[in-house]
Amino acid sequence: MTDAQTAPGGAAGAPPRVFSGIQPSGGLTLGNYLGALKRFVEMQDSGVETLYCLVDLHAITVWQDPAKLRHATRELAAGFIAAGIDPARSILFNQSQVSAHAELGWVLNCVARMGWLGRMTQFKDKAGRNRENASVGLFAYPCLMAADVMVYHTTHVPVGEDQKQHLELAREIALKFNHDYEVDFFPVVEPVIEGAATRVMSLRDGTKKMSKSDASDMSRINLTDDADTISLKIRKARTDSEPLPDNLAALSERPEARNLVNIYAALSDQTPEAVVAQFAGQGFGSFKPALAELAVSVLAPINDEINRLMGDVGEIDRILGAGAARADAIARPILEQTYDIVGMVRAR
Ligand code: AQP
Repeated sequence: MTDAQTAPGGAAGAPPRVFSGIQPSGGLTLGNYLGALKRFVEMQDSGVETLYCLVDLHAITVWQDPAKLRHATRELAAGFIAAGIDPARSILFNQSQVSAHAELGWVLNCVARMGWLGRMTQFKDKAGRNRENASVGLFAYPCLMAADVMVYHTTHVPVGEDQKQHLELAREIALKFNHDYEVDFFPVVEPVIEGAATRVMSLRDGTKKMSKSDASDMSRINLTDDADTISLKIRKARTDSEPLPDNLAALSERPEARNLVNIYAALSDQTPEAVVAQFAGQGFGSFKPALAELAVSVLAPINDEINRLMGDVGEIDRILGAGAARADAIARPILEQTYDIVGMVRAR
């Protein structure tokens, strides 16, 4: 078939629908919170239908201890709710309970091209030098991610900067499907990458993304960290000895300083420009305590609520089950139409 780039656009006039997910591959970090979760809550309040998914099938693309995965999935659900996701207003569920994701993922494996997946930088980073030993799932991950989005005819996906390339691929896959089957069926999704903290960096290395799976716990702030741990990690965060300048351009060669300014801005709902204007001329001896105080004031109530919710995992499982049933009711008919378009015989 011909190249996806030349295909016509996706389903016209699809009503707006928001979908996004986070992997239960560890505890939530400040990066996940500022780059994704905080914005999920804002979108929930925008009046558009919102679906939020704990993408457990993605998590197993690298080895996960089963007991830890189960715990992390429940704790992630608690984190979503504690941060403000209301399971009555948003559809909150874990991916493996809605089998339409994996089923559409298979169809899309057959639409995407090896060359497209081979260009994904996240695969190259995660597989490292030993690519032959990476799981097939890690390679095919972007097709499952495209399915996550497409199986709801999603129009908007709030994500951090690191997911931009995967969403561009999801757009290509939707276009190629529509083109190959001569339909206008899948909408071409819009990534929503906004805010002061679309890429929160490691506290130990300002050129590296803050990540759940970084070997160093000091590189990240976890949503389950207590106030003392948050303050300690900010105090020990790598910085330089210069005071903060009065403009952002002067931070271009100071990634660690820029990162802390961005974090302060995102936590306080200000622009980074406003933060440098406020702290101009001050050193990290005064900026770090101010940042620690702000971070604790935002994160401590979330931490307390996660702990409270984790006291009743039966209730968390019930919420996820109810969310999965609502998600399935949207996804199943779209999957059935997909099977029909592709030419599968279905019971009537
Ligand atoms: N450092 C970050 N800054 C801003 N946004 C971030 N996100 C992740 N890290 C940052 C956003 O969080 C959402 C969920 O990400 P994910 O858990 O599905 O996978 P990830 O991007 O690979 O996150 P991690 O923390 O780095 O997980 P591991 O270590 O397991 O790979 C996405 O919207 C992402 O952009």
